[in-house]
Amino acid sequence: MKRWLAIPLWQRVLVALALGIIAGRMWGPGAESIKIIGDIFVAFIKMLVVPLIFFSLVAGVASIGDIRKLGRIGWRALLLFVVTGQIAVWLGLFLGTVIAPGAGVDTSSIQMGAVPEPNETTWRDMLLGMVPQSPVQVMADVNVLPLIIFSLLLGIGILMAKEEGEPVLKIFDSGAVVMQKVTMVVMELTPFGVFALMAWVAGTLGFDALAALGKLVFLNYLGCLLIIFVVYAAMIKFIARLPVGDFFRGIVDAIAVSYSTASSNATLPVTLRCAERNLGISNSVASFVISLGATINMNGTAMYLGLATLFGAQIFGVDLSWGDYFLISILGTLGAVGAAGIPGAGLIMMALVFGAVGVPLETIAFVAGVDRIMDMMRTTTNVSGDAAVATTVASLTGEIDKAEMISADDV
Ligand code: DAS
Repeated sequence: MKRWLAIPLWQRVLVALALGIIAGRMWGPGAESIKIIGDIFVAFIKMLVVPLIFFSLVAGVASIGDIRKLGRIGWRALLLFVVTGQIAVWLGLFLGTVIAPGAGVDTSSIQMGAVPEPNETTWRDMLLGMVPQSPVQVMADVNVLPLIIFSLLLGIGILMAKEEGEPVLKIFDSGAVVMQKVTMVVMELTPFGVFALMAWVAGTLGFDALAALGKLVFLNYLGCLLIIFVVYAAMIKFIARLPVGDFFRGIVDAIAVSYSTASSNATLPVTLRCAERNLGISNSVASFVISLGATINMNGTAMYLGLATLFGAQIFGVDLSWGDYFLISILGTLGAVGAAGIPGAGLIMMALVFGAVGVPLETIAFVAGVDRIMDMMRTTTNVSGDAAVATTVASLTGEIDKAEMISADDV
């Protein structure tokens, strides 16, 4: 057992993925019988949604430390977070529409659970529904949108309470750490869930389904690489007006750690060190923007939520209107805000977006088998984005030592 746990999780997941596909192809439709293992894994994933968002978001906002920071540095960072998040989610929707990775898959054999009814509520109801009138009810209903709003307000309240808010902040800080440990325990189930779910997909849905998953993984990587080497590179070149090559050289350690851990939080110390040591960013900008970014700026995840929602709609034949696309763009961005910087956060947030546009939650079980491979690239995109926004804000506010950055060659 110790030797099994000593193997990095992502390698255990890849082995489970390969064995699951082989077992499914050999077993055939009978592989449906072990799907329950995967469903239990997905149920544990869904269990994490509320506590993770609540503790991570409140602690992330409250960790800003001084509400005045939301001024000079904050508004620039938040504006860049929102703009890059929207570009990311619409890129995911574009790729999912043009390539249609889920088209042509026969899912008639899937035992459907309760297919969430598409959101028929009026815009008025929708706006009113965003207000967390009963925070406890919002948590009980896993209503993530008002939960995010309540969490953000609570974090700001702790900030404004200053010393009197300290005891509450300590609860949320430790709560966020505890929830990340709980998530790490749940993530140890990933290889078993992946094996069962891939066997089910390969055995009952055949090569069409595997090919569709392959296209989804490809588009996930394509979308992330476009965000990193087009969006972030343009931000560094035209807004920060700094050498793009030196920027990427300066964050190469953070890229390596984020890809292997699939966790923005785990990479945070490395990202901060790269920002200050290699890019010459001041401690105040680096610590504020990158810490907040690790919590709420997840462009790889936002892109993926747009892409995966279309994937689910395509495999289950759900027609989406332009209004649904707009809703996905809002919820995909908010889902990325609510997602914690831990492995599997994007998989967890899919439930938020699917429910709003009537995409069956069975899609989560369908893609869970390959999520870790995609998560590694999403996290790399998230972390690179935090560093790119910190560099740009530092450059715009004169909080960067450009000489230090250009000497990144000695990284
Ligand atoms: N693993 C998440 C992160 O740490 C990203 C995701 O799951 O999409 O950024």
